[in-house]
Amino acid sequence: MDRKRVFSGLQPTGNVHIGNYLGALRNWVRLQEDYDCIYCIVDLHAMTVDYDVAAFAEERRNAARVLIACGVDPARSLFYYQSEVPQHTELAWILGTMTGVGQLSRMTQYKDKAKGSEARLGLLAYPVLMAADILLYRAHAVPVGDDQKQHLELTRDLAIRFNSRFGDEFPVPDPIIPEHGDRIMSLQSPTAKMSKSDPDEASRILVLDPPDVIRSKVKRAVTDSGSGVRHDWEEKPGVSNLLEIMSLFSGTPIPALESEFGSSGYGKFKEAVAEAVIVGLAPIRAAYEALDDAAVEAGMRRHAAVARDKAEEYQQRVRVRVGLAG
Ligand code: ATP
Ligand code: LTN
Repeated sequence: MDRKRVFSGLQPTGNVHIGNYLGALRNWVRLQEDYDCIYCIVDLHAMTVDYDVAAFAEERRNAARVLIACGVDPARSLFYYQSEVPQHTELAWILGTMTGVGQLSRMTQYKDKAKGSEARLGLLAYPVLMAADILLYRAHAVPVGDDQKQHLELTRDLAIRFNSRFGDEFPVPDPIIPEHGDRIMSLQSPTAKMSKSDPDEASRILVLDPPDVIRSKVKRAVTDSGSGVRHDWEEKPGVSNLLEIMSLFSGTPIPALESEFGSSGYGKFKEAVAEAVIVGLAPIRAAYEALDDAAVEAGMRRHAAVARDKAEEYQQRVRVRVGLAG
């Protein structure tokens, strides 16, 4: 029987952090066992906010290496740069003709990122390109963190709208969001999500951070008043976030960690959190060091060629549906 298809994407600007890893990438890797997976470095999405041109090419390459080090396996999954498959943008245009500006301007991520600057079309249209990424390959499931739920809703709406207007073409995709780790918070302001674009480096732990950097970031993480190590998002968001992180890396359930560290001070608890993260990330750092940049890039080119062929076949069906073909 044909395996169901999974699609997901990650933006290359900024470095991959443990929120990306725990919220999305761990699922990307696991799903390779049972699904036909297509994973993409979404470089066109990353251009919707100001970026440094000189650093961009390097960041794209680096993101590809980090993802492979995390376990994205090019022997099993298709893995390429979004901009090298132009069918993504063609489908985005077609879907854009069916998308209400009102719906786009209500997206939380748009409202956050457009704040304080002149709103740009690329940022507004960002979720339409994301819908095109997913629908282009007729994906059934999309592993993402909690912050992408709203964009997935739009993708589902667009699939349904297209199917009822032009005939059944797209499966309506389901998000795959982990039960724990779906929303890792900033170490410096634990009521905001850990983010690539936060200017404060101390707010996130990168998957490639060396042990001493991890120790220092965890040590400086904001904790809460009082001293007990308790999982309570209302009263103790900082400590709760550290408990989640430690539990996800060590595999020890949160209640067991609460009993172990409940009455010890924050200092001892934080040392243990840092060690769990260091141990959990060590294999990724080792795998990253062992990768050959030129070989990774050659693989990305080969996979983009395969993806273009596949995408073209699917996209031709859309052209026929909407009246753009003979
Ligand atoms: P930014 O915050 O600057 O928009 P980002 O950190 O969200 O960037 P993306 O490349 O857009 O980075 O996200 C890649 C994946 O990581 C997405 O599936 C997203 O939902 C997930 N993700 C991002 N931040 C977190 C987080 N703090 N906790 C859990 N998952 C997250
Ligand atoms: N918007 C996503 C990145 C993204 C994506 C996708 C995720 C672009 N296209 C398709 C899943 C499927 C984000 O993480 N900020």
